[in-house]
Amino acid sequence: MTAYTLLAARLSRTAGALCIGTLFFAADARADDPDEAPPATSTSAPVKPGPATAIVTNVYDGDTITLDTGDRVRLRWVNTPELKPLEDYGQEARDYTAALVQGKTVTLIYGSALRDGYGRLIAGVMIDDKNLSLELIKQGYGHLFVIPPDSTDLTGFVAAQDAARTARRGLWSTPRYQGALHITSFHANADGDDRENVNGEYLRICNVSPDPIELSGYQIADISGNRWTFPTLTVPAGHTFKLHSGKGTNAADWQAQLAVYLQNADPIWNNKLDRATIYDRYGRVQDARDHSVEKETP
Ligand SMILES: [Ca+2]
Ligand SMILES: [Ca+2]
Repeated sequence: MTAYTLLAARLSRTAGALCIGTLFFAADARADDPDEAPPATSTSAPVKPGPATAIVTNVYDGDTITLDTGDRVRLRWVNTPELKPLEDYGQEARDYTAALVQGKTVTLIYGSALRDGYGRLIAGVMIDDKNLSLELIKQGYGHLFVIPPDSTDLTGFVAAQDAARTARRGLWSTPRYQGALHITSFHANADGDDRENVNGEYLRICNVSPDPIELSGYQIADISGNRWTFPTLTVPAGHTFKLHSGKGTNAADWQAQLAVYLQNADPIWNNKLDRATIYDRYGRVQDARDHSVEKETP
């Protein structure tokens, strides 16, 4: 039995979640969640346009760079593992991006969403006719991650990811990337009193498979084994959905942010220590992620 089949067997068991060795311990996930890219909500202030070309002066991590214009850029089409706290292949992704673009002049490709909620430009980066996001995906240093609305033809990105995944390259060799879904952020502690802001508790979950996923029958469990069943929602490859704890109307338009609600009256996730485990409709673990903080904050 190869290491891979052992791992697959472990992941396929219901108890498999407990076996995953590299569970992620989040500091306060809201402090600066680099993969959290909400669309800019303020429409009153004019959005400052970004440059067509610029020199890369700093590489923060695999998918976040700074330009000589002072703009910070969150790459389109890719999400790389975090550096703080360090996730598997976070350093490799950062080094790869730095090797390709640090100190170089790059061309920026913008979509209809120009800046995210942190004021960062949302842009693709071209260097020597190479798309940086695509190169990261080919190396297995990142997964396809669409920030809507985005009408780009993703066929090439999906194929590159599938090839990296089949070859078990980079992060596809690690336990948290064996399922079709991947939890990219876990906001167990809602802003303010969680009882007054149940939907402030949410997870962002990405479809890291090459095909659309229909969520009906999928489930999520907390650390105590309580389970909630997902409603019907189709998530295209590379898209994310937000999974809120409270009551709300599911958002099924994939050209906007997909969202589903567990319709709970009370908060679900413990602010100090919890674990979210996602199961597919056959009970196989897709991903598990821990939330843990030293000191609980309100
Ligand atoms: Ca909570
Ligand atoms: Ca709170």
